[in-house]
Amino acid sequence: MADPPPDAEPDRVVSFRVVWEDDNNNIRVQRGWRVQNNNAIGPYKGGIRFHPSVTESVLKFLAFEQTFKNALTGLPMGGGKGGANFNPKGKSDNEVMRFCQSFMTELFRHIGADVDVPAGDIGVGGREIGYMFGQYKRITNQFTGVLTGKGLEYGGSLIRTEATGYGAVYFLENMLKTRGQDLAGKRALISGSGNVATHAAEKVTQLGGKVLTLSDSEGFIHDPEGITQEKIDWVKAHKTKRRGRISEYADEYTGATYHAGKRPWGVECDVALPCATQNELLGEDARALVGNGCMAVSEGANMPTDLDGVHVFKEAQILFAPGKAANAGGVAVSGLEMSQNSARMSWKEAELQQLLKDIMDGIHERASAYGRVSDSYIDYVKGANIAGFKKVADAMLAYGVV
Ligand code: NDP
Ligand code: 2IT
Repeated sequence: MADPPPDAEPDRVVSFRVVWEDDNNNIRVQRGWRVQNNNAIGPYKGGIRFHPSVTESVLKFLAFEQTFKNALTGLPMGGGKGGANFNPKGKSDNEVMRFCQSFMTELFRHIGADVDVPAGDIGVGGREIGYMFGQYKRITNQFTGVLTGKGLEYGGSLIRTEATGYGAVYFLENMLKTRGQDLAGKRALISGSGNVATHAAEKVTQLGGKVLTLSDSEGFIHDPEGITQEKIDWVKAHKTKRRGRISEYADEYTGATYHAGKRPWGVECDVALPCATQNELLGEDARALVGNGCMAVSEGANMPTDLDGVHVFKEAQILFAPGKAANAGGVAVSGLEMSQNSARMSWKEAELQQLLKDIMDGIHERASAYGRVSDSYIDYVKGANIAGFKKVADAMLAYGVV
């Protein structure tokens, strides 16, 4: 049998045992991984995911995608991804802290500010980054920019929390502009209710759009009156402070309905932003969206649309932004956090807001340059893949056989 294509293989996969003690004094064991996919253009860079569905295979696809996403940002970052099959749901703060500390006790020897710089992803937010950074600092006695998404008090960057969701909406705006449109008055479907979804909702609302849905792994809420900033703030607090479920939104706001076990894609809309997880928008969902007149889809999540769905969007020639282009704002501001840490400085919010916008414009330009099919259609999937790949491939060729 022929060898597999050599460059689809990650540089390195580290797999380790994570042992921790729960509040009932049971000894628990999880598996942790870090996939270091490619460091041709910079240190490995990418998030850490804590979710029971995490496997080595999932992290390999995420690290592969991350490599080309990071190249697209124009910043010097390689690609990686890590995580564990740990379920933070229902765990106490102390349990999460003990797990994070144990995870870092294994991971610390494989990462470093110039080696590999993890960040958050599903199930890993400010709380988890704090516990992991604290443990890294304790073990190594070094205060370096080894993680991004840190708290503002200890080397974090303004705008990092908002960057992924905001960036996905900036990309959506750029796509709409190619058809002489903007977000004003547009009805938006958003899935998820975590970091990416709530900040995407916030930016859509700020730009005059009306967000109709949010979801979690158990169902979605439909609010025909629109999910306003006040309601978004409630969802943020509900998910991060109270660790609640999205179903409770319909108890709080009585104009809204909750649909258990369903995804939002059947609701009539103008634009859609899948912001929860991979494979959450299938062919049949894509057909429903196109059938209802949806004109643009911007992926806040990584690979939320399955291959069948991608084909439906391409055939209909609607505006479709793959995650590696649309959600790159998060890792881009992580790159800016690394720069600030190296310079031991903190940049101002207005400056970072502008940089995020400029970076998203740059990604749109690069993806358009390689993706233009005709005067009226840009294939952003093709464009983003080629633009991201070319930079990494050119760097690898420059190194010779290494
Ligand atoms: P969060 O943990 O903050 O939120 C995840 C959301 O997605 C929750 O609402 C969660 O619901 C839902 N979700 C998770 N797993 C599933 C599932 N199997 N089926 C349905 N819903 C699910 O994560 P983020 O917002 O950070 O991440 C969301 C997506 O965005 C992921 O694909 C991530 O890789 C991607 N991304 C994140 C970036 C970041 O900066 N955070 C950057 C770029 C991409 P529940 O509460 O029920 O689990
Ligand atoms: O998928 C992603 O781009 C992220 N989870 C963010 C990675 C990062 O290093 O900020």
